[in-house]
Amino acid sequence: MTQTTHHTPDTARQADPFPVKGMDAVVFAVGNAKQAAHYYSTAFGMRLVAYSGPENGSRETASYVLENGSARFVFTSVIKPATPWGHFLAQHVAEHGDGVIDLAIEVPDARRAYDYALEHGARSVAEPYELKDEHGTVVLAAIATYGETRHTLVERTGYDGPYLPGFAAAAPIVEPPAHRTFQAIDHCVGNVELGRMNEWVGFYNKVMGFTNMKEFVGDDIATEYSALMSKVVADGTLKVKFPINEPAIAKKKSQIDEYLEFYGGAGVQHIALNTNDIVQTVRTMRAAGVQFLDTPDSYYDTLGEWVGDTRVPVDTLRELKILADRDEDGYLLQIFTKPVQDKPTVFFELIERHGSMGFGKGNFKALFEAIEREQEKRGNL
Ligand code: TYF
Ligand code: FE
Repeated sequence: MTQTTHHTPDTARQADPFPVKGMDAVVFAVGNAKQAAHYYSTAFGMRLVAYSGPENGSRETASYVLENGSARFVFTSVIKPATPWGHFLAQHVAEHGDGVIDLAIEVPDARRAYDYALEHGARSVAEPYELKDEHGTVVLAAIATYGETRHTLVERTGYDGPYLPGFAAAAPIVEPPAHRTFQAIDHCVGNVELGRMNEWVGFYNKVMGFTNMKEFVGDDIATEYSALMSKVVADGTLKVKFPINEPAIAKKKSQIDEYLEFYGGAGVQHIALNTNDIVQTVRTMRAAGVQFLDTPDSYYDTLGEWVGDTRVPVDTLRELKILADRDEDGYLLQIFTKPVQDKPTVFFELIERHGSMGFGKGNFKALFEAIEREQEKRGNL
């Protein structure tokens, strides 16, 4: 006897309850979006593709959309607050400095994703709404995550404009470098308050059906040298990966406490960007004035012994202070910028993956020591 239609087909039963297409954008609220757009163009090698501001009907805010491959950043400043949105932006910059307000996720069906999230305990920030122009319709909805951060759920099927209805296409500010610096967002990391990591991991498990990746920083590493705990959640296809850090009580003041103190609460700590050629990218970005964390020579003296062969000779890694790590699936190369604003808050990571889907566990000691040297210089250790 064959199965009849009242049985749920296996494919439907096993279907992802919260399908995602990938990161849609990282949206920053900043004090001066015009200058931020310039920095991310000239220093990070991104390309301005869209703009919204007084010249095209947005009198309250100015937003610059920059892209590099599938990575999209939006920088928004308030010009003169008039509506609750303008006041929110002004208050966000006053309280947190430049920071991330939205880790926007592209989904096939924003209403469905929003309904699922709310049924599973998410707090609504914006009920589903449509934006339309001559390029088509985009459906958006937003839910709250840690701190004042949100996830906008973006359904852009059929829309063919430069970013969202209301935005006008824009020409690059400068000609992007011949070598593409990076091409995708690898992961977006949040710092949350002491003792709240598991709560937020549970939030992503329930609200988005995300599962935990095996890489984590537990008590052992925390007490030994990291002063933080960390777990990673990801969607089933690993297109969206969100590590969550919390401070740990250790001998020294945690780098996470430093962030929480200066950011004024939980928020996005770093955005990792995929590159195909980290050597060329680091050379390009260093030449453009981007500052990276330092790594001592002693790290490279023993690196070859445990990491084995990588695409890049150890001497080149040493010259550029690039870190390397290997696990059972392959290896990765990574490097971290110093904070990109005066507050010791948001920074970036460049990552070149060769099989490994980890986050550089083998580098945690060297990395956290490098971060602590910076903390010390700032008088925050
Ligand atoms: O995203 C990660 O897990 C790695 C390692 O404060 C890391 O980039 C973890 C915590 C941290 C800085 C980097
Ligand atoms: Fe990272």
